[in-house]
Amino acid sequence: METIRKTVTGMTCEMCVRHVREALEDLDGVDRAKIDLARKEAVITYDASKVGLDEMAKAVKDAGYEMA
Ligand SMILES: [Cu+2]
Repeated sequence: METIRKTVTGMTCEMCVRHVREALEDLDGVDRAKIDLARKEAVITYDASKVGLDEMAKAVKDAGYEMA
């Protein structure tokens, strides 16, 4: 497992936090996504052999947010 810290923009409330967390955790290979609204940050624990950054960024984008 690896852990990365990424900036997520577009979140304004706890519902946004939930949407982003679920979008990430629904991906095969993502073990856990901790989202911090105030810091606009996602801390993601994942299996790099199963899922990549591009896929995670796309999932967040599809949910309506941006992960840089
Ligand atoms: Cu919201």
